[in-house]
Amino acid sequence: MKKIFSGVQPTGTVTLGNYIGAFRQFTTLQDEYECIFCIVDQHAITVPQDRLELRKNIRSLAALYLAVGIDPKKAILFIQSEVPAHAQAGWMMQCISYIGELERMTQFKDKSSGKDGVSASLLTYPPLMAADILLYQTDIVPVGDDQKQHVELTRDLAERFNKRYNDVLTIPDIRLPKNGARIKALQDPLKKMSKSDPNKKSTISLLDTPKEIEKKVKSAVTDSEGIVAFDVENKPGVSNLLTIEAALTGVTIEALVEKYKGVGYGDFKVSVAKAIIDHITPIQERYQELLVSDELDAILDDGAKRAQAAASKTLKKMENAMGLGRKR
Ligand code: ATP
Ligand code: LTN
Repeated sequence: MKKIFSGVQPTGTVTLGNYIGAFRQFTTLQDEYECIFCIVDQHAITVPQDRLELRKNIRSLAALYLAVGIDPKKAILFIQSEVPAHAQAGWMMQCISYIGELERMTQFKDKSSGKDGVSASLLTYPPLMAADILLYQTDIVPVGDDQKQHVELTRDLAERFNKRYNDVLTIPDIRLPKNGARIKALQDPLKKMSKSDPNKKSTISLLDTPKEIEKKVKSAVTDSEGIVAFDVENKPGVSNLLTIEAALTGVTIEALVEKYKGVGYGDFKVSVAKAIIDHITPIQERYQELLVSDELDAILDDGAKRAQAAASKTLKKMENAMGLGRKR
């Protein structure tokens, strides 16, 4: 069975972008592949985090993974910091990364530009991500479009490691969603919707109430043309809303454009908001149940144990290939 690995940072409430770009694919993949899903809390601390908030976000993210339909009998779900092999392999990956290639990562440029006191870990974020993926001999990494460059770097690092030391690492492929690989911010449809965006009007969280969703969609930036059409370049706001509705309902964008012929932006937005609410209400109900259950801890304990067992096999091979410690 081919292996899938993906990670999400516990940096805030999961957005509709995360859901459409990543989560939603996870649930269909677990039937066909051996899936490993990780809550990457060590990646989250590459930027300052409040400790209580971080703990809350980790738990909330775990419950959301399950609420959207991840089945712990099929997939492994675990927290990155509970499996030390990640930090260990991350260090090895840093040792074969070049500063120049890390500085070229657009996520690093975006998150560091104009900021004081940028942490070293923001630069070395991708080698840790490479370790996450490579430790499980992953074949496929399902992520949103924004992570493409990081997965490409992971492939380069794995090839470099294999060539320099020994052929121990599987070269992974990326898998992007067909629809909605990059959902845009509602207030600035040129930017991606991001859970750490300080402007909460820009993001729809998977835990927003129906009222909040309606309000946010109604205030989404569009254009002054008044015609619902799909044109990413000239009508990014309207196109983003169409992409969201298409992704959630499975109706094609062409069919949606047809449905909204002659409909004004006001009614269009009400209808998009309804599609979002209808889709996420059942997820929210499951989430609330899981959050207060003991089941969550048992699942995470078991996940960490299974992940460590799998990861330590590759870690040992990597250490032997590099000549670390004594031969084991
Ligand atoms: P942060 O704002 O803290 O950087 P984020 O919202 O970008 O967080 P991540 O935890 O980095 O979220 O990403 C989780 C997954 O969601 C990744 O696979 C990522 O590619 C995907 N993703 C994130 N934002 C979007 C988006 N706007 N559209 C589609 N997919 C997205
Ligand atoms: N960098 C990713 C999160 C992430 C990840 C991973 C995704 C960390 N490790 C391994 C896939 C595979 C992000 O910011 N979305």
